[in-house]
Amino acid sequence: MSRLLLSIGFALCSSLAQASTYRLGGLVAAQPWSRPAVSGTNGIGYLVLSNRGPRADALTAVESPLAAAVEMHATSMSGGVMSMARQSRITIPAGGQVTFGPGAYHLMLIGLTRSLKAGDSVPATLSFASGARLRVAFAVGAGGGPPGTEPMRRPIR
Ligand SMILES: [Cu+2]
Repeated sequence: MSRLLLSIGFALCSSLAQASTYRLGGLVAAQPWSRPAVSGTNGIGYLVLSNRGPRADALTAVESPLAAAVEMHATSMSGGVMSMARQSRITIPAGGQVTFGPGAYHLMLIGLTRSLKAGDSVPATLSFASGARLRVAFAVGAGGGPPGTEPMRRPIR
């Protein structure tokens, strides 16, 4: 019996993992994820951008129908104080990758038009200096990390 419950638990965990990858030419956007947030406040967007092409490219704009605006921010630490600065472009070197994650670069979803809860997804369009436009969806997790990587509740034995 406990074995059956364990396998059910595992199946649920697997189905919750929404580790999506989006590709356009040499550009790859891996595992876009977000956190729950209340309508009218600011949300967050994380992902890993890779450039497998022969030339550097740069993320220059992001838009989402669920936010009044989306800004690219860099987080820095100075004298124990964390601050973030808006970026107008974030370069992704040829053959390189840039991680948008907690404490690093991130996308700020300014003025959410509706609340985000775990299981939702936030569509967005990433625009690059090369002219490439990549459509992605940020999977909203419970808050701690990308959906599917958070500690799962164990089934009762
Ligand atoms: Cu920010």
